[in-house]
Amino acid sequence: MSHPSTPTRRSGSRPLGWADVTPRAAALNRRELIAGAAALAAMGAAPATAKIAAQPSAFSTDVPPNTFEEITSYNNFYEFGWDKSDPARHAHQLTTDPWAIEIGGMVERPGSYDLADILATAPLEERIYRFRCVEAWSMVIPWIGFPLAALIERVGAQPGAKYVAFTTLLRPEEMPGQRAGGIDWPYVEGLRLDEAMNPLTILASGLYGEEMPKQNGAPIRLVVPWKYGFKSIKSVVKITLTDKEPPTTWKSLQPREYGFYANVNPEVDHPRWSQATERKIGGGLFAAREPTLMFNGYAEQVAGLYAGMDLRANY
Ligand SMILES: Nc1nc2c(c(=O)[nH]1)N[C@H]1C(S)=C(S)[C@@H](COP(=O)(O)O)O[C@H]1N2
Ligand SMILES: [Mo]
Repeated sequence: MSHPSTPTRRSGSRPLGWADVTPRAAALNRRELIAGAAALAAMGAAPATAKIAAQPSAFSTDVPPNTFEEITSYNNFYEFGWDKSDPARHAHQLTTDPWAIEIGGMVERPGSYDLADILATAPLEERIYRFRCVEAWSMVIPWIGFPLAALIERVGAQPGAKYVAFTTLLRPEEMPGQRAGGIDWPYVEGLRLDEAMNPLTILASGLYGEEMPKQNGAPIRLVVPWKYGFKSIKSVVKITLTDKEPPTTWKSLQPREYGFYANVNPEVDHPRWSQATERKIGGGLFAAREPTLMFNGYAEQVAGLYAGMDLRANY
């Protein structure tokens, strides 16, 4: 179980937290974090918040996580620009408190749910997940979050509901990328209801034991670790249950290149590049590419969701 590509559930072993798997990296990250917080405070930004209490999880990988610096400086969040460094430079403009999620469509208890209320009773866990972008780079990220299933159970899915649609905040005053063209804002995503209810699917409110950095999708974002990163929609303000497949941003932009499912699959190439291998962020200039794993290493938990489906046609 020590090969770096060995995924997820270590059956029989105790749940892991990031401090267990990477004590030295943890100490370094902590120092960087404090330095970063001091720098932000000097700039007049909000001070760092208290540690979040979260349980470790048996779903965590034992692959050491990327550093806090890597996870928060190399981002895709087009609401703040197209360059990987844009989100870290611009996302501080976003106001994330107060925050509510409007939950509606085919649910028993629709309404505007205050995020603070949701988090007060949410079963928060640390989930150290592999993360694979469709652009063929990857990281390992120690998220703090709770199963999306817990929220869906709280609002109650109506019997005919088959899909869950998600919408990101639309606020061009604070999101410079939304003042530019290219994408039909707001960013939208979707899952089949059974994918949404899978225990691996989480809503994340933090990482490395701290509140979610804004460039990573504060204050609340989806994380679906067996799918390409673009499914993991950030800064969610709306969740809608429906009986029809909802439109999704990348499929609408480029339907031949990006499908609704977007399951990580080393055997189905992107029309413009191979998906067989990936570049691990932080590996250095000369590191060998690593093989990409079916369902990003989570096949044991999710392959059953797609039994009998043609994964080439349903990309
Ligand atoms: N609203 C929104 N969500 C988004 C994106 C985005 O541009 N806007 N980018 C996606 C893509 S392509 C990736 S790879 C991940 C990146 O998440 P990270 O920056 O936390 O690593 O966020 C996804 N969620
Ligand atoms: Mo991505």
